[in-house]
Amino acid sequence: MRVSFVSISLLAASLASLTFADDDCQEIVRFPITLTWEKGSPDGFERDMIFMNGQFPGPTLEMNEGATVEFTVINQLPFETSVHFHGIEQLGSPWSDGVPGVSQKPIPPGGTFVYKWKATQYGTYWYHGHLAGHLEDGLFGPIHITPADGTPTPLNLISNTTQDLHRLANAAASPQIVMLSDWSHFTSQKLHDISIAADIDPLCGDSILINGKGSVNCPGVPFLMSLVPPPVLPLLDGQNLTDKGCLPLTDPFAVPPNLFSGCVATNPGNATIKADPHQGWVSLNFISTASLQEMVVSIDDHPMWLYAVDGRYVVPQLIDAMTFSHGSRLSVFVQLNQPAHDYTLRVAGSGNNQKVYSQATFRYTGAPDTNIPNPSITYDGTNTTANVRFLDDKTVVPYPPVAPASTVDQTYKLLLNRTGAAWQWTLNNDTPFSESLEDQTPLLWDPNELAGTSLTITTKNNTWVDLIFMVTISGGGQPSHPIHKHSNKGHIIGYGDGEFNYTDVAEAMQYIPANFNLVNPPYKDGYYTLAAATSSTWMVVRYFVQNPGAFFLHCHINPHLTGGMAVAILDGIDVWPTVPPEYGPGGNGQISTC
Ligand SMILES: *[C@@H]1O[C@H](CO)[C@@H](O)[C@H](O)[C@H]1NC(C)=O
Ligand SMILES: *[C@@H]1O[C@H](CO)[C@@H](O)[C@H](O)[C@H]1NC(C)=O
Ligand SMILES: *[C@@H]1O[C@H](CO)[C@@H](O)[C@H](O)[C@H]1NC(C)=O
Ligand SMILES: *[C@@H]1O[C@H](CO)[C@@H](O)[C@H](O)[C@H]1NC(C)=O
Ligand SMILES: *[C@@H]1O[C@H](CO)[C@@H](O)[C@H](O)[C@H]1NC(C)=O
Ligand SMILES: *[C@@H]1O[C@H](CO)[C@@H](O)[C@H](O)[C@H]1NC(C)=O
Ligand SMILES: *[C@@H]1O[C@H](CO)[C@@H](O)[C@H](O)[C@H]1NC(C)=O
Ligand SMILES: [Cu+2]
Repeated sequence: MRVSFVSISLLAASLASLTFADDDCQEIVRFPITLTWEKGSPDGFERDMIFMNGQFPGPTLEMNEGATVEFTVINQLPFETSVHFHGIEQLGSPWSDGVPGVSQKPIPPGGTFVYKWKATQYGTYWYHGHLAGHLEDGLFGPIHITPADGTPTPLNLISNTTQDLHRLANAAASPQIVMLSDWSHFTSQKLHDISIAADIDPLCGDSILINGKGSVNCPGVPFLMSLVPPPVLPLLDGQNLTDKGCLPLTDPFAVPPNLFSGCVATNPGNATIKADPHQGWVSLNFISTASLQEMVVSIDDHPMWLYAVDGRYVVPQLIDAMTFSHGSRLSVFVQLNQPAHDYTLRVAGSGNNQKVYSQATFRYTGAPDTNIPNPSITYDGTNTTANVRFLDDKTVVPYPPVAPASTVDQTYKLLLNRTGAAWQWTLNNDTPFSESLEDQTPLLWDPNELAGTSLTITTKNNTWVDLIFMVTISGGGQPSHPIHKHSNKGHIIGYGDGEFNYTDVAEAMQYIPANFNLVNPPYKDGYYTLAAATSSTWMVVRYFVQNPGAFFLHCHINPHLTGGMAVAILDGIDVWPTVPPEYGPGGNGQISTC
């Protein structure tokens, strides 16, 4: 396969979206998307999955900062659904955030829904299904928002030559989007049913897809076992990893034999990412749509200048490999200064739950397609030499600087725990946000719907809030959780091991100031907790309440989300928005007449 999937999807996107502008209306981007349930085989194995306008992944939604988007979902699926715009802050449009039971009613089969929002920020985002596990069934696609003229960029921290500055700006203006996904041969519904029936956390997939393509790799149990570091071996209790690279189940009762093992290799053709060496540089804007795997990415012989995280510019860092969590976006510049031929772009699942790997071809166009492998990372994402520079995402500094307030108006402590059932999780004490709540009256319509439970937290507009995530080990060990906050970004101001046994951050800073950064901490919409392996851990996110509405806060490991790991934030309860009639009961949005 020599066809670049990215260029196909960009082409289809320009066909799918229509831009209108006239004297009376602002720029409006209309993006109709028809969802269908069909057979597909992205990794060579056929299953039922979701297509968007007949494509998978969905077409790229492209617009300029400041544009208004009308994203119309035409639901031809045999079940209800909804679509969320990941990282889009939905300033003044909380009814378009796409979470059933929080901001809208589910879109019924045969129904349509018009999401309408303004692109108030530039950068790389994505849209995805937000009902049950529809993300795992393929409902996702990229969003790219071109910055307004005059937006300050960090390009001159990479190079000051006129030629490089010109080329970097061009590369950033027409990026190659690279979507990294994990993929299962089971539908999300089937996985959810099995996890409840067998009481397991079903964290075993079949492949990793790069721009929707990949292969099932079965490198054999001895090879997979050679990747297990000696300190981890005792955890296996004398057993081997399965042939899918997964942790073996202790009690496989009620689990289909091909869920955790039964690897059958495929090789249907990998993705090709093309770069024109005459352009000098290319921007690769990575999006992790993963629902199970933490991933490590690197490109043979090509260091990467990280320059944007979760859509927004950062002070550039030169790295060889980067680990990133579910839902994040990392944009990098790659200089095309190597001999012109093919190189390997490697993506390794690096969580403890599974060894799974994928690769794509990074191609210098117009050059011979020879490829001399020279990996920086192995099959499980560890370094091949001592010189490999890994991104430490705690050191990412926003550009231009944006700092949190030094004090807050309110502190919420959230206890992340298990309930005792392996498939069930909580984000605040002992109550899971049950999937059945997707059918309740949306909290945006009635913010008292869950009053008296631990499933909502309430803030006042124009205040600063600390969310202290306390990952307890008391209910058993926990992996890192990629917590995603809907609406605006937050500052990750602190981390630590052990119990957070302080009243608030101000008190903690008297005892352990080195655990906090209030000067230039990462500013993101995703927050990756530390794993609780040998002790509890904690993390603090500080954010400013500026957009009244009901917004979800949840783990982006999809089985954890459907297992209940969520709360709803009722931001700005003192100035609660009036829902326009077209987004209230019986409404499904409305296309503006322009
Ligand atoms: C480019 O020039 C600016 C301003 O003098 C300086 O701050 C920056 O470090 C320079 N960049 C590089 C890559 O040398
Ligand atoms: C683990 O795999 C090795 C090599 O394939 C095999 O010899 C050994 O018997 C396996 N151990 C168990 C407990 O299955
Ligand atoms: C595709 O990538 C896999 C690794 O994920 C590799 O084993 C396979 O050979 C590649 N296929 C082709 C056709 O290059
Ligand atoms: C990987 O990096 C670590 C830390 O720098 C180093 O100790 C280790 O030797 C490296 N691994 C290899 C295979 O070089
Ligand atoms: C966490 O949940 C477990 C039940 O799985 C319970 O025993 C434990 O007390 C809980 N931890 C805390 C700190 O509440
Ligand atoms: C607070 O937690 C830390 C780390 O877990 C522990 O060392 C310390 O003794 C605790 N302090 C109190 C007052 O419990
Ligand atoms: C909420 O606060 C933000 C930030 O101060 C402000 O811009 C916005 O107008 C406020 N919203 C309402 C409805 O008062
Ligand atoms: Cu989780």
